[in-house]
Amino acid sequence: MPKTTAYTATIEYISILDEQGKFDDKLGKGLITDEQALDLYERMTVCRQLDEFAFKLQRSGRMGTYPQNKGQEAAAVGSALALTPGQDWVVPSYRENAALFMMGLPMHYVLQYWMGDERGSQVPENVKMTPLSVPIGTHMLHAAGIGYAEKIRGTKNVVATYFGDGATSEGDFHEAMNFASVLKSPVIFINQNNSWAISVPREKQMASETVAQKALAYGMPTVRVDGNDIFAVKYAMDDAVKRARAGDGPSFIEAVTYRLGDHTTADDARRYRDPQEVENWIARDPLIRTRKYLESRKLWDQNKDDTLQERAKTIVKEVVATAEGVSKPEVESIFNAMFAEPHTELVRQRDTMRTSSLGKDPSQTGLKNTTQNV
Ligand SMILES: Cc1ncc(C[n+]2csc(CCOP(=O)(O)OP(=O)(O)O)c2C)c(N)n1
Ligand SMILES: [Mg+2]
Repeated sequence: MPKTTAYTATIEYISILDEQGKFDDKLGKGLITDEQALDLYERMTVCRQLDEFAFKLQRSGRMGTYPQNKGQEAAAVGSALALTPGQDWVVPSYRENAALFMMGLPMHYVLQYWMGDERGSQVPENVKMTPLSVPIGTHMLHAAGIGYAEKIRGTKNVVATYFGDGATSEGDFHEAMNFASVLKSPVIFINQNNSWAISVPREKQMASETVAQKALAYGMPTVRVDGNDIFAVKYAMDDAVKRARAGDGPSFIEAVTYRLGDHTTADDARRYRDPQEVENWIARDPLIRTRKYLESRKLWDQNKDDTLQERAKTIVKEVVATAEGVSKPEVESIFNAMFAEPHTELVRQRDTMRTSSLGKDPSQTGLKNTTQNV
């Protein structure tokens, strides 16, 4: 028997508003209205300001740690624009704040979370979102499950989950991809490929040329897009959302982008990144690109931009004041989030504020001799 081809595949790359500001009329027509483009630009600008403020809050001891989203805002807003707030789900990581705000999360929740206040994770009932997920790659499983639940319930609601390039090297990622495709769960897997997992460059942790091709192994429609192009991201999202709502299962989008800041405030990226690489990506900043697009359509000018920058600062100052102004939580609240009904041991810990996990009497103070402890 001659050899035959068992499988072939190609992966499309989508770019609509390119780095030089050239717009593909054919692909881009009707994708994002002028009004929406203005709104997205404003949202990206406010999020950029939030990043700047959060950085200063951390440096002045008012926040634990913070991962700046700087440079990746287009992937967030371009994708969220294709979703319906209050109906569709978002299962996030931590570098898509702008998408969360579009889905209805009050901005101060994100600051509260990074200030170490668990109430930042208690997403309001009307916002269909799981809390930020810092454990890398664990949350895509939740997305697969939530999507499956929506499918069983017979809704048309979809789930968008965000994760980095590094997360695709985790086992949970592959389990989520497998189950989502087998169960035809309406999930859109949005990979923000920023080329770095803290100090590990993409080529040191995966041998595949693209992240998008990982979806081929799961029989999932997949595409690579310019993640700094709101139009390209929206194009791919519309396609994926349509498929998911029609009952045709999950899709994968690799949004190629770059984090312009450090990994988090606990990192100094200058120690491992080539400054020229950063310069090259500053030139591809999604805010600059979107602004140039708006200017080319006579929708924007320097005056408007100055006003927006001031407004963004005012908004963020208010958000910071709200986050810092919330009253301290009750100590007992640490026992309230895990179980609907606390079990006996938990009640004992709550009442004594001590643990008996080592078999000690929680009412004991100070050291006792070993015979009394057994
Ligand atoms: C399960 C797990 N392993 C390791 C870490 C430590 N860690 C935090 S962020 C990160 C890199 C993540 O890279 P990527 O998925 O590309 O996301 P990015 O930060 O670039 O947005 C690692 C390894 C973690 N948080 N969780
Ligand atoms: Mg990364």
